[in-house]
Amino acid sequence: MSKIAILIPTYNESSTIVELLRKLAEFRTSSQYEFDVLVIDDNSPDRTADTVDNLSLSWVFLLRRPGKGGLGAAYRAGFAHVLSNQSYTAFTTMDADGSHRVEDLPAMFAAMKPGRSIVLGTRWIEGGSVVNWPKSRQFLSRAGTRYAKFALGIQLNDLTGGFRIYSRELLESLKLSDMDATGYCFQIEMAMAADLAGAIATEVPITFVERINGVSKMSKAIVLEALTQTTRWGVARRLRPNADKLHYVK
Ligand SMILES: Nc1nc2c(ncn2[C@@H]2O[C@H](COP(=O)(O)OP(=O)(O)OP(=O)(O)O)[C@@H](O)[C@H]2O)c(=O)[nH]1
Ligand SMILES: [Mg+2]
Repeated sequence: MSKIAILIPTYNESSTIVELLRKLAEFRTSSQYEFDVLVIDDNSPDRTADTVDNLSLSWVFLLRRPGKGGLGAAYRAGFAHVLSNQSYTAFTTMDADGSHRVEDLPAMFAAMKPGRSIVLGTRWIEGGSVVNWPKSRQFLSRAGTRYAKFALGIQLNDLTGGFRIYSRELLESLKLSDMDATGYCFQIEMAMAADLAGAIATEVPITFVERINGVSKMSKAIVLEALTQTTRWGVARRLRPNADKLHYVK
């Protein structure tokens, strides 16, 4: 039986995760797609993991990690965990804070392709939008994608977004444990690795809603990491395109 695993990393998301799981539960009863959820928690001081545990949902699994290790590390541990279960054929990633809407999942699921493939929930294409984001955050996100597009030569329109679906074939073709990014540039690194692996990429417009509860983990250090890493990858891609492919693709 083929199933989708939805991976949700959390750090202090007690106030947002319950509502997201409620919406997913509702969607689960009406959807033609079968899915489970893996919450990857970095020992959140607000006890997000216990909040999830107490819901006792049979389709929600929990990966408890010892401490805050960054988004990239959390996702890599999550992928290793779900890939070991062969019944999962595709892997969705989404934020816990309500920014990624369950309402956009049907269109994203429908866009999945066989073989090595990636579906990217995209804000910056026709039909996509952002709600309640200050102009400064919109600028940062657009500028980040524009710079990554230029530096890496990848013609996709939302390289920093984290609402995606990866096929099993794609994830199994990548050397996930050799990836470097700790922060949000993990999203850029994964898009680059998918490109190097020759994945079919499909962009689906999404509406991104700024979080109402909880606290953002975005920081200057994370932006700086994204900038320096993207520049480094861009230079490496131009100077040693084959070495780069060998680094990311099995
Ligand atoms: N496990 C884990 N999850 C994290 C870590 N950092 C961020 N997250 C989660 O990653 C998702 C995105 O983080 P946010 O803080 O919403 O960052 P953002 O969406 O870029 O920023 P805002 O738009 O301001 O909310 C959320 O579900 C966070 O809880 C981490 O170090 N470990
Ligand atoms: Mg957020």
